[in-house]
Amino acid sequence: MSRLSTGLRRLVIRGQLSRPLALTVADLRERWPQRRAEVVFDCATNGPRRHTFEGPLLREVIAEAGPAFDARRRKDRSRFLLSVTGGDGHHAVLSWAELDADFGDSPILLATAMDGHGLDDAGSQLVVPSDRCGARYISAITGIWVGACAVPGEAEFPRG
Ligand SMILES: Nc1nc2c(c(=O)[nH]1)N[C@H]1C(S)=C(S)[C@@H](COP(=O)(O)O)O[C@H]1N2
Ligand SMILES: [Mo]
Repeated sequence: MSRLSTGLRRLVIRGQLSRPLALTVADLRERWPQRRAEVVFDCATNGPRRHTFEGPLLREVIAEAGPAFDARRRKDRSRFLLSVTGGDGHHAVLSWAELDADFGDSPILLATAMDGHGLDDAGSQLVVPSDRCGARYISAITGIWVGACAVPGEAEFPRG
């Protein structure tokens, strides 16, 4: 088995950023302070799930990638979105304001361990403690896109 298939897989952070990043789970563990979250979420098909996660705050990791907003201006930050994709193509969006301490201040994590086991081989998992349902607990993350959404206008949604 190739060593690249275990532990060295990188999640790529790209988009409107000054410093795009490619990070292994070990990088996420070594380069940022680790938080802990005990969570319960509901799965539409499997019912309630309970897990303990550890990992850095998503906002601290993204901040290092240098989002292309004026960090001093709240209105500029509030334009930004993140799209998080798992290895199977499942993806979901977050708004920057959910994570931002001046707005939702949600302690969303990029998990490096679940229930005491490292996610080095599986890949990082998104942890959204305030979500009642599990759909955004995206596992085996391969990529995060960060950027501002164009204002939907006449060009995108012409009047019928
Ligand atoms: N990559 C990926 N992550 C995913 C999903 C998925 O289909 N693909 N399903 C989500 C849903 S709907 C739920 S409920 C949880 C299930 O988490 P569990 O495996 O701990 O039960 O994973 C979430 N993360
Ligand atoms: Mo689910």
